[in-house]
Amino acid sequence: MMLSFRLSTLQAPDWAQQTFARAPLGDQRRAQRATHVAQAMARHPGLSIPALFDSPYEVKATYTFLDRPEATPDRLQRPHRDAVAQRLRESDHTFLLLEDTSDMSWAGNQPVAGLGPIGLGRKGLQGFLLHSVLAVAWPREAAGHSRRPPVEVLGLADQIYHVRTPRPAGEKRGHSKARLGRQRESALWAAMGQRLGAAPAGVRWERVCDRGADIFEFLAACLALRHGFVVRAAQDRALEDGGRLFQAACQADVLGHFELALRARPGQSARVARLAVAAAPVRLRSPQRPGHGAGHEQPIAATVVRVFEPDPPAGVKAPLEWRSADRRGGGGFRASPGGGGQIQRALADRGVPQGAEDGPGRRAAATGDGGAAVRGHRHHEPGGAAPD
Ligand SMILES: [Mn+2]
Repeated sequence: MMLSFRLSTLQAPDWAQQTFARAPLGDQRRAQRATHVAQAMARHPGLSIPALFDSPYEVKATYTFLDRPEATPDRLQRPHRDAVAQRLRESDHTFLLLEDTSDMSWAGNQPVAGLGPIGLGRKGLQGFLLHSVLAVAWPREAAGHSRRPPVEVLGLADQIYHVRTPRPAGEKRGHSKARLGRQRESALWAAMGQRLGAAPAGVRWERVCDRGADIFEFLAACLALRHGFVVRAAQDRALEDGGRLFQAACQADVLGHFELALRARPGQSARVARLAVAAAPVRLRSPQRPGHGAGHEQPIAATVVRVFEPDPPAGVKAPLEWRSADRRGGGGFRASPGGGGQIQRALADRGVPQGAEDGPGRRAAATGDGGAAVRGHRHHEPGGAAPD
């Protein structure tokens, strides 16, 4: 799903005025300062604060402002988030909530106040986790179009950050760093659901997440909040009927085809891939958890979606290699379409299809990563197996 954006034509001064002039910063002069800084940043994206302004006074005033206890991300973003929240309640609309966690990283060995460790223990990396939800409106006339229509970007529905506390000196590392990483990220996904709250009646909110969100409790919480979801499948989950998710994906009926322009990659030139979309209803069994066995919770009714390339052209050699952008690692893996395998492309991180693997049978064993996504929506519940 490569989204094309319809960008607002709002000019920088107006945008900054609308976005920050009413920020609840305790003093109107601070809101004016925020607006002023935002205007400069919008005119010159990417410049550091000292480079933004000609006068040293302006630079100092900016730092003084940012040092204020009132100048928190929540307060600065409040007018913007309120405006987005209002749009998200428009009835009869479908909104995509594109969600991911980023590592914000600062180099240097000197500890910086307010930052914590990031990454998987590499020395000297400090920063914080930033979890963002970008809201886009799905056009109402989209149904039936063969080409993907542009979506309208509304802005940040919400954003939270998390600073890790360093491991105390002398304490041993956890048994599984990857598992601890997952727990931290899963807490952010869960917290975001609670902050967004339940979707209003008559409005569709679809949370679009990478495999970091493939957590049973997260999917269940989405349904409880009437959030739909499209989550890249990370785990070959057990199904209520005794089967497995990835097997169900591979046996799913092909519903249609579409073409996707692929960027050039090392060892492979840009090309257009013809992709097949297959989908099947599934009921995900709740996994084993401390204190109770598998199947203890209600199963989740969802649709497994598989996007793959059934007939890769002869000229396409193996070197599609996918590396997880996920900070938990997960490794890369290779496709060998010539040897009877198939390139499978998933609805992947940030909605951009990527990923390839050896073949249906090996996908789970090789990497624990699936070329599949699960999709669910409460509106088609309860008991019903197949969201549209
Ligand atoms: Mn992620």
